[in-house]
Amino acid sequence: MDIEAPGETYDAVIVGAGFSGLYMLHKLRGMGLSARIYEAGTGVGGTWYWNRYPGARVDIESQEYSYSFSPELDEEWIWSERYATQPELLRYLNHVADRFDLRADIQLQTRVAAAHFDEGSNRWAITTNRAETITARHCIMATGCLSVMNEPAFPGADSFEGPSWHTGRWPREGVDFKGQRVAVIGTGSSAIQSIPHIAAEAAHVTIFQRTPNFSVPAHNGPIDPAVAKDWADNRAVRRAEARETGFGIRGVGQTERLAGEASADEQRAAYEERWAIGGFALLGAFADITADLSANQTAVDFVGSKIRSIVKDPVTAEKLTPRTFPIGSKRLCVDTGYYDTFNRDNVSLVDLVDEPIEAIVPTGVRTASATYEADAIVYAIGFDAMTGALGKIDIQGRGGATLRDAWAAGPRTYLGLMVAGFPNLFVVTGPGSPSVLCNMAVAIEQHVEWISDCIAWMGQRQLGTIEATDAAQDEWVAHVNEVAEPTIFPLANSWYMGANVPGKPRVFMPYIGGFPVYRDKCNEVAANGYEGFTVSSDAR
Ligand code: NA7
Repeated sequence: MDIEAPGETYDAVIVGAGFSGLYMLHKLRGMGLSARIYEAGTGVGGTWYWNRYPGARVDIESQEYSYSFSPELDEEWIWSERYATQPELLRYLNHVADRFDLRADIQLQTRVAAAHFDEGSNRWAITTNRAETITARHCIMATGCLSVMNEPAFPGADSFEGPSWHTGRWPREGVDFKGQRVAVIGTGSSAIQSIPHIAAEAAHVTIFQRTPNFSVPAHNGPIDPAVAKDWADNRAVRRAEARETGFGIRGVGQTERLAGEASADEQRAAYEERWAIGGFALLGAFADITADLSANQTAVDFVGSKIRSIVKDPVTAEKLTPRTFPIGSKRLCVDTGYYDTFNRDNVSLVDLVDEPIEAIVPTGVRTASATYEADAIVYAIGFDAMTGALGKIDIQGRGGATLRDAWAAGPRTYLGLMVAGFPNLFVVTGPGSPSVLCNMAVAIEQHVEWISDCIAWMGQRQLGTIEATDAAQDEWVAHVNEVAEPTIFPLANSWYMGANVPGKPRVFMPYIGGFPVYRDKCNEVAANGYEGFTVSSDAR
């Protein structure tokens, strides 16, 4: 590609102004580099800008799901709830943008359409939907793991006479459901968080469930003052503890004990204790839950018994009980009053296993058995996760090779950070890194710091390019698969596997070897002079 076209030029272009992009910009500017963020939204916040559906909140405790890089930021920001709501998270990210004076280098309402590497100049040419072309030494994709919607592909979707919304693109002004008959399609985390709110307002809610999900109570509320004080007094220690856990979350409370070695009473007591704590703590009750199917079944049975104890109608309870995949192999949902909502008179459940959706019709949703009238449809059908955002950009590396072709059979990266044949292209929390299996705040900070260290290292040596070797990438991809293979994770039709998007290759995308192991590997690679990468000197 000819990139002689005039335009801005930077040391780095960053795509996306969410958690990753904001910290990346702050970091690079601190190194004296020029960098600019291009962001499609009208504001910063990424995931927390787009996902405004009723009840949207984080499923990791607020203090842990926040930046740790600035002790001052940490001290001055007081979280109000155990699990922060979307508006609070968005306020936080806006505060970060202001506090570190980032806005001047963020261009909003600009979608990056293409990024082409020019081998003549060793620079990236980035083209936006505003027909600008910007050149940069480094192109950093901070595009998020859950940012591209899974589009509703139901026949007749356009014929629906009422309004319809996707949970991942909720209108800023909100939606008034009063007096409405609402159809909600999907029962993932977004549905499970929003359904209790929609049901409290609407005349009737019909929920279309393809696969029941496991959900555990959040027990949300104001942050316990004792917990807040403990964090304030021991912040650095608590942060360090989180970084030493497999999932980057202290709240899971991992233990060494095995379900297989506990009696039925001991298992029940452990699960009850974790259920009372709320959130992901349940999965930490025994060390073998995510490794051993019979251990996993004890947790499955426990949650099933909880569903039956909450949901009064046994037929509905039965339909809501997951039986087709191990608990934890799909992202565990964390709810406030989800199962209870099915005890309301204005809520009904349609099991799509019995009666699949045939079409969306002008007046509602038609299944194999009936037509369910609706005034509004909520599509809570998830995302083209982990690779979706990169797939939407025309990314071309050496020789004009496209990332779409390179990833046609599933994503291939070295460390989830770089792709062979795509020099100086960095991916924050890319496939092949712990990413969505880790507290994203922890995963993002580690990646941003690794990338900025790498760029600094290149600068000190006046290097023009760095890129992963095919051999290192092949070895890493094999390792990612090898680590996932014996676990329960590949057993579910999850978005981790790309299974929720028709036609997407089924590959387990995140790295399941645990955050500390992964981080140590990244550090070791860097300490060994970026082992597994090739570099070229900056002759220009
Ligand atoms: P998820 O977890 O991918 O959930 C999407 C839901 O939509 C899930 O129940 C799907 O059923 C259902 N779905 C998807 N396509 C269809 C079709 N065609 N017909 C019927 N039902 C469908 O997305 P969320 O937005 O809820 O959550 C994503 C993550 O955000 C979550 O894990 C948290 O980390 C935050 P399926 O299970 O595929 O049968």
